Amino acid sequence: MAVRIAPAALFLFAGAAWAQRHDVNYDESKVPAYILPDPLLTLDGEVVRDAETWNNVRRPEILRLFESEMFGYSPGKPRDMHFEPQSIDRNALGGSAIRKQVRVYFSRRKNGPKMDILLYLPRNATKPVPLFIGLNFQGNHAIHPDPGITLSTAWMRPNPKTGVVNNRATEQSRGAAHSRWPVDKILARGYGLATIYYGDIDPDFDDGFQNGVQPMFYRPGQTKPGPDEWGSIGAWAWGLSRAFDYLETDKDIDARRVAVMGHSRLGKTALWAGAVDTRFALVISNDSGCGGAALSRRQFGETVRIINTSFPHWFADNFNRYNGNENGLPFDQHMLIALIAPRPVYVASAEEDRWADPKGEFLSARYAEPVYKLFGASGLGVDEMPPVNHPVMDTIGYHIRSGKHDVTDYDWEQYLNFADKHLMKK
Ligand code: GTR
Repeated sequence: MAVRIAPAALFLFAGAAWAQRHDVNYDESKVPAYILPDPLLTLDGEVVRDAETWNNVRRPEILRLFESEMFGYSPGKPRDMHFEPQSIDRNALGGSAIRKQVRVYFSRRKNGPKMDILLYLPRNATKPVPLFIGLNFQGNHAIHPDPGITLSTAWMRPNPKTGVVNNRATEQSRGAAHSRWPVDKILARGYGLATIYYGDIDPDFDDGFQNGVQPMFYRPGQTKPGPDEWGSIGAWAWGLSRAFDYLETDKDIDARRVAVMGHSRLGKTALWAGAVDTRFALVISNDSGCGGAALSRRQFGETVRIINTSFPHWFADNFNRYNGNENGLPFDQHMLIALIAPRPVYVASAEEDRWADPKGEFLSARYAEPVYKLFGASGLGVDEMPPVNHPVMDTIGYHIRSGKHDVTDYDWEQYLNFADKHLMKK
């Protein structure tokens, strides 16, 4: 009996796993026909013709839909949140930088949820500096070999190559993500950099939301976020806004000129943070893909079903309604970008990163343009996807570079040029 059932069960299981990978479409000719929701048509069917109607009617409508159907609602700033400087070195990185480390306690409790912000500022600045802020994947100590950075003691994803042992970083982890953070170049161009380990805000695994910041906000009797409340991406974006609350208090920083940048799942997070929190003056999505800049309806590479199955903790539970039902979404990702208008936004893809659908990322940027035009801004300025390694930069920027899913010096070079164009002239 058991012998006859087992192979069949095995076959079914393997079949399901296979089906998922085989379902991935990488063939442009098999992209289904789709109609995108119009960012300029209100739910009442009114055509949006001016920035005022966009700001007062349509933008709030779209924001609410993204909250309830995808990223979930996030709470505001906790009343008892407070900042505690941990260290300041005015002679860091061989004298070129000021390094600050600031601990953010989200509540009054010192043993409650907290995050550590690492800041590098150009030392020779004579006035408050513009700054890039971004979450990191491997701990603040991983962005630079600088031994003055506090080694994170937070939970980390297992990674023997970067010295993570028993889910904790070790001395060997220092500088492990250095290639993604050209600190010296950023400083030399006159910008500061702020970064936070994303796992400080919510560790990136599905534990039913028992750790991370979510439990701080549960109502009596509540044990996990409701179907329209924040998942991990919502929490990470919220953490970026809390870091902004700190930036506003730091006299060395010009809080009117802060660019938020993120890669991959943290690129999705950067877009959402920039959509929700208009204090971010410029937004950068690096290879953000599905749930980020890529249009969901194209179902090219990663799909809504795949992402919700692999990462059930990233989005609000309501997002599962759209598994295999992308056309049922009341928005698409071009409208996430449109929420950032008229602030400058940069979308970057990588040629070999087909999982993230470079063309779908480009099209989102392109179809956000009508909203930028309402503000008299030019938007993207091109209709066709530019060739590989040919950045376009207007109010919306875009490039597809050669190579794989990663953040490279080439990407940063474009972000710095884009920021120069938009933030340095202010
Ligand atoms: C992948 C995921 C992508 C992207 C990526 C990352 O496994 O499918 O959506 O977020 O992880 O964050 O590195």
